[in-house]
Amino acid sequence: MQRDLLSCAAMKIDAAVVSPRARSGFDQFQVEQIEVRTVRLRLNEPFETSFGSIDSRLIFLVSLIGEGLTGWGEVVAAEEPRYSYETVGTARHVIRDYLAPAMLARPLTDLEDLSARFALFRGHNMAKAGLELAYMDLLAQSRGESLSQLIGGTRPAIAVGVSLGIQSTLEQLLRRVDQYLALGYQRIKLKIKPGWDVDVVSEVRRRHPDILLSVDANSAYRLEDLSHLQALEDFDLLMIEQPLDHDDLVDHAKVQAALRTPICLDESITSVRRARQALDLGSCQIINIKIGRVGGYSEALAIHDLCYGKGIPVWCGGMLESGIGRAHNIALASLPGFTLPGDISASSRYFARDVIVPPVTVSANGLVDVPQSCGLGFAIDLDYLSANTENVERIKIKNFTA
Ligand code: OSB
Ligand code: MG
Repeated sequence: MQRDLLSCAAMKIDAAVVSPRARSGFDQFQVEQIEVRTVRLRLNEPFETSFGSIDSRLIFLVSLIGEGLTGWGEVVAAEEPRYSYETVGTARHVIRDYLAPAMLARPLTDLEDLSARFALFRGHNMAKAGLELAYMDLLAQSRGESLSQLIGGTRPAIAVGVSLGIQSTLEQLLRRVDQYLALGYQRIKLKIKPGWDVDVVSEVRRRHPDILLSVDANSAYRLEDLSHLQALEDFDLLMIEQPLDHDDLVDHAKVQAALRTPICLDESITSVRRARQALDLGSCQIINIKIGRVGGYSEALAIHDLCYGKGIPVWCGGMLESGIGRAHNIALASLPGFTLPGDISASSRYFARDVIVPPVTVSANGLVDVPQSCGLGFAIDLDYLSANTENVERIKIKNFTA
C-alpha cells in the first residue's frame, strides 16, 4: 500500500467556522506534474446498452503532483464515441495539448480558477472533469478534509442502486435482478431498447411488485415512439431515463407532457445551463448528475444547487468507473439534494479487483459509507495499477511557460 491515508497534511481548518464552499481564494496550489495513465480492467461480465456491449474497460486515470501531495481523478470517456463524442484518445489529446498546460501555467487559487481556465476550451467535459477530480483530491488532502467535507456533503452513507445491462435472455435478467436485490441494492435500473423493453419490464415488475424500478434507454427511441413509451406507464416506474436523442430537450418536453412517469435526463444535461433549460421546458422531472458528463465538480455542484433549490430530485450516475471515479461519485452523492439511489455499485459488481484499497462495498441494506478520512478516503493500489497499465505519460511544469 503506497499511500498512507493518515499522512495527508497541513492546514486543518475548523469546518464549523468556515463553511466548505465559502472558502474560495484561500489556497494557492502549484501543480508540478500531471500523469495520465490508461489501465485495462476486465469486466466480470459484458455490459450491454442500447449502443453496444463491452467486456473490458480502458480506465483513464489522471494524477496531479504538487507540494508533496498526489491527487487522483478519472476521465470516464469510453474507447468509442457512443455514449458521448469523447473518447480516451480525444481526452488524452485535449489534456496533453490544452488542459494540462493551462493547469500548470501558474498556481491555482481555487476550483473556480481551474474551471475558468478550462472554460476557454469548448466541450471535452470528461477530459476537464478528470483533472478537476484530481485537483479536488489534492485540495481535500491539503486541508486535511474528506472530499465529502470539502464540497459540503451531509450524508454519512449513500443509498445505491444497480444498473443491469441488456441480457441474452429474460431468464438471465431475472436471475440478475434477484441476485442484486439479495445483495441489498435499493433500486434496479434496466437498460432498455426497442425489442427489450415492455415485456421485460412487465415481467420484472410482476415478480417484484414493490421494488424501486427504473429504465434507461440511452437515446434508443424517437418522438414517434411515444405510444410505445406510454406502454411503460403501467409498471409504476421511478423514471424513464434518456429515451430520446443525446442532445435533445425539446422533444423530451413533449414526451414528458404526455407521461405520468417522470423522465430523467442523463446525456442531455451537459451543464447547469442545460439543466436550467430542461427544467424550464419541462423536459424532465429528475436529473442524473455525472461529474464527467458535466465537466467536473464546479458544474456538478451548480446543477445540484439549482435542483435542490427547486425541489428537483437528483441522483449520481455511473460510467463503469474504477474505484477512483467511484470514490468521487460517493463524495458527490453525499450532498443533501441526492435523494434517489445512485448508480454506484460495489467494486465487485464490475471488477474482480479494483485499483483502490479497500474496494467499495455495499451493505446488506443498500448503503455505501462515505469515507471520512482525508482526500479520496481510499488508498491507490499502485502495484496493481502498474501491472495493468497500457500507457503512461508525464507532463511537467518545466515543459511550459505561462
Ligand atoms: O447511461 O447511465 C448510463 C454505463 C456507461 C455509460 C452510460 C451509462 C452507464 C450505466 C452504468 O448505466 C452505471 C454504472 O456505472 O454502474
Ligand atoms: Mg443513463
